[in-house]
Amino acid sequence: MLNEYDLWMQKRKITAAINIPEIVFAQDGGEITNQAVMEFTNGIQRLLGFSPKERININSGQTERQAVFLGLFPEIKKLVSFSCMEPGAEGFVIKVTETNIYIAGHDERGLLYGVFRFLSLLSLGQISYGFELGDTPVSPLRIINHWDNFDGTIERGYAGNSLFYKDGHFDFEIQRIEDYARFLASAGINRVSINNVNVRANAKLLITEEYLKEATVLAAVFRRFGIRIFISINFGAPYSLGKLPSADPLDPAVIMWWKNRAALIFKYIPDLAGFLVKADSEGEPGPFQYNRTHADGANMLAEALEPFGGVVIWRCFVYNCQQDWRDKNFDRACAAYNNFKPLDGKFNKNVILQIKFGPYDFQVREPVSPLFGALKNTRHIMELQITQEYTGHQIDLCYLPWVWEDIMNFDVIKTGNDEKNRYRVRDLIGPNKEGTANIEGLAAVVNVGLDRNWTGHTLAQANLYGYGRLAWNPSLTAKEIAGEWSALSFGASQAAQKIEEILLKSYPAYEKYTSPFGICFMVTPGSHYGPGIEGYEFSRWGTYHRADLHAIGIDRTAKGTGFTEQFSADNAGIFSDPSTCPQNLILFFHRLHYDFIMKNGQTLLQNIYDTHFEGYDEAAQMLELWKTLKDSLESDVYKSVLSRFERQLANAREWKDQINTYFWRKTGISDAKGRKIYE
Ligand code: GCV
Repeated sequence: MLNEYDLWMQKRKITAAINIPEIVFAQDGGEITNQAVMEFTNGIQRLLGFSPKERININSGQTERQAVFLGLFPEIKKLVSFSCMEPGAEGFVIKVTETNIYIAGHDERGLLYGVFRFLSLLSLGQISYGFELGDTPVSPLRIINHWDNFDGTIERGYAGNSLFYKDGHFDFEIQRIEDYARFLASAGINRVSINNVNVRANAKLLITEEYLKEATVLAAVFRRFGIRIFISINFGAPYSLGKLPSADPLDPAVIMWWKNRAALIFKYIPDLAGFLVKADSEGEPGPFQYNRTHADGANMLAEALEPFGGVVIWRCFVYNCQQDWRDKNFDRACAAYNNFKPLDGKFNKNVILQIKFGPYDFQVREPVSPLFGALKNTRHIMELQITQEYTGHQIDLCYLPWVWEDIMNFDVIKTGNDEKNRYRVRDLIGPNKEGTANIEGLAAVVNVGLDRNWTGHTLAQANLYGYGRLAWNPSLTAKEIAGEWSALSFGASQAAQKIEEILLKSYPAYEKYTSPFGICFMVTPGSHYGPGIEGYEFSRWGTYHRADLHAIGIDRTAKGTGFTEQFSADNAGIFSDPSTCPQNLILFFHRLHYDFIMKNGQTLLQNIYDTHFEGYDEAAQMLELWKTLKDSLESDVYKSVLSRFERQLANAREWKDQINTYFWRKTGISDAKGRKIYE
């Protein structure tokens, strides 16, 4: 039975296909190694009900007949030969013989990940005699971003209050943080930013001694699990905290202020990964205030962190949020590229740009930002959102690896049809290589809070797990991850198979009953849950669809706002032509008449009606499928998820009816299939 708190690391008696030796020999190492050894023995206890005895000093174990050997690759390879490749940074190899189990890390983190993977595979029934596996993470940076505020709230959080803060201060249960760190590490995460990128109120004090002392406790727990922390800072700190007259990045007093501040911070957290910065964005201060560039701003901070080995992660979510809806020349989708492409090559070596996956803001369907592929001389990573801001608030089920798989397969650079000249996002993810468009990793805004099941909707746990797995290996499919997660959480059972099926239905259903064909921003303003079809039409945020009685969408081709021209030439060609543009993005790129004929031979309008009826029906099917699990699941879990599916269906109904009515009223054209559309 499922204990929701334990996520994908359930306590469940399994029948292993191998004997697990009772003795563990572990190489002497640091605290991550010690943690790895403890995780191994606790994990065996969790799955098999006994705890192997641990003995240090790996060499004396060579004569031992049956034993587990945990250590670093150079040491373990003296004991046994591996046929798989030597692991790279943070990677591992696992080998199971008739008598022994060997887990060898490239480094201490690699060993920890190897232990966690061994335990997952054991739980999934995939370990047998002769088993051998080598695996190295594809992305060096696998980051979780928290948007937690010091008052305990979480911006865009849907699973209770912050794990870290309350009433303006750090306030955490240490056991819960340890469990959280374990879950993250078991999914392969190696960095966590601990506070909201909107650094307001007491969060500004995080870089003062009083707060840093408490942050060390948090950092110490994460450290044991191989996770380094980032701090989000406010660019205006020199004046808001330091009482200087400005925060101008070229002002010597400001430069000195940050250098001193960095020294103080690293005194408390010597392995701090660095700063995360949202500047000149949605009201946050930044270098534009002083007519400086974002390179000036980021490099100034980077110089302060450089002596301590820290990096600056600088977000590219910079756009004008004071737009005039009357002005049709200004297109928010162009902003990140326009702001950052001209600065390519101007950032210091320890600056990494963090770019939202799409040009807008975590919408249900967006193209991949054209900055990917365009930046060749600046380190950068991709930002995703696990928390379901625009995807149903963890009330609606929306299994995000479904769309992340599409993002990973997006052709960033494509020249002709030759495979060799094709670079998808996943082909570009990897260690930084100067002069290439490599993406050094992923960051994602997390979906957890103090709710006992961590994520509010129990099935939203799959999104957290899925992110970690995908960050480790961006070539994994949504289906593979769903299968793995369901079986780890619910055991190898028919229930797990049905849950996998439900997960895989959820994203297409959500996409269909919400905004159609990549149109974006038809959500309720502010909350971003439920329909608000014209909620953003006349606002300052720059996200308009401009539907009238004839047509909908924005022409983003060279004849329109020119956004398509930011892509590589082949992509620009494909997106510019409605006959080659992917259908699910056609309204992101084009303004189309309602009678435009889509690939399936139906008009755009009929496709809008059809997808909304279908999406609603699919939400209803998910609810029915869930009901068939009543007797297979713990009653609490069954009921809490059931109530969310019921709320989801009500939401889907609102979306379907409001969207269909809206377009019926605009056009006066009825549904060809004669279904009920309210007037
Ligand atoms: C943290 C969107 C969200 C904001 C968020 C912002 C960002 O606009 O609605 O809540 O602020 O993105 O990514 O900085």
